[in-house]
Amino acid sequence: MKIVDAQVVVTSPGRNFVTLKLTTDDGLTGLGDATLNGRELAVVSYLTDHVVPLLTGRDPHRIEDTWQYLYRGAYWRRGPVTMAAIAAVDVALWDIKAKAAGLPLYQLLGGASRDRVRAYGHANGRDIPELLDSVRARLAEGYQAVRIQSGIPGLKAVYGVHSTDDDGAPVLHQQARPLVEDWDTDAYLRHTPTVFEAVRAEFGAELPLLHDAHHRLSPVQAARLGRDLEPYRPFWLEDCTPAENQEALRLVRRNTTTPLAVGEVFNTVHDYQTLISEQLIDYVRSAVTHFGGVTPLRKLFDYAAQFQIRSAVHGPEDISPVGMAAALHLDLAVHNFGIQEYSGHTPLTDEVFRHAYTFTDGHLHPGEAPGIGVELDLDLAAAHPYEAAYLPVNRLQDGTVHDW
Ligand code: EZ4
Ligand code: CO
Repeated sequence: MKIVDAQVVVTSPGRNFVTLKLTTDDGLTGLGDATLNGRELAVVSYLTDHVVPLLTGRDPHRIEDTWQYLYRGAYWRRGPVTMAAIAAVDVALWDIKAKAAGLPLYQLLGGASRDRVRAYGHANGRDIPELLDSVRARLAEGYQAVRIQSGIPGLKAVYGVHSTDDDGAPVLHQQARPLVEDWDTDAYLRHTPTVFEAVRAEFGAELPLLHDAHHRLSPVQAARLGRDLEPYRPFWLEDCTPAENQEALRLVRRNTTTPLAVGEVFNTVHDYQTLISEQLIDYVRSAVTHFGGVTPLRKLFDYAAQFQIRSAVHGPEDISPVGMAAALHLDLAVHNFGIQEYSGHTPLTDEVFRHAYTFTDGHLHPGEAPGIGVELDLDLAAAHPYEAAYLPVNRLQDGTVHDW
């Protein structure tokens, strides 16, 4: 078998997605997600200008060799743009291989280790009453685990919370200039334990509650928050510090038993070396889409398993249904699965990317379609072209740019 065509598709059915579609001389097709939120066109160029010309004529069955060829062959290793591009190729090749075998991808990864994949959803509110309503809405949708994010008294726009402008109109996170959020770490550290207290009081001790600090804390601040949340038994505290300084997590770990989740901005196993070998974290959060694909993410999970660290693949709206499907096949297959983030997509997105995976009673399943189980409607994709959009930036109250 040979790859005869490679197409890069950019579409915006509500938000931007970048998809690679490979076609073989046998008429098989494979899809891979290459969406890098806010920097989409850099990956489009990397693929179109530098990767697509290398793919035609290659044997699609040689996944490991193609991965090494693109990773080592480029000389310039790692980085989100490179690894998103390689991820798209890797997933498209796994899609083709599984279709050629007539099997859903999870069967090629060792088969199902569980019946279904537990997901967590997002609840957020500008204040605690609004957050409690949001948790109620997620529970009504079937979720059995919820991430809780709340606005902070005195701050206008905070991570994970839909903000409003001065006239009260909602401010969307996707716009042509970055939205500016504001931040005060002391106010956040005072407020967040009261948020957990209120949610526990309303929903009881058993509901798994997650929280994302979005890289905003210093190690000692993170340790303080971890300790203050301990009475409420959080499922995890996510991205407490900017963890590219892996050593920072030693101080956090020494000072709290709150479980720690890290890694949605990481793109290779090397970013995790200290965190995993010293058992400084409990969950690895990389997405198939940003980590170079199924091939290296499987290796990361197997490495993490030796240290009782579990998977928790990143799954916000900006991971396309293609990236989500690939994650679900891994989630079903690996032994050390932890939890899967799942926000769902707009109905239009689900039409552009028709998928076999399902969400029932708070759990996902990749389905039994051969391959990863996603079909791309090229005409509908073309009807919704790229729109410039940025993620927000974050400023302290004196105007200093802070981590987002
Ligand atoms: O900010 O997906 O855990 N989820 C997150 C996400 C990320 C966005 C970045 O593109 O932190 O909301
Ligand atoms: Co996060």
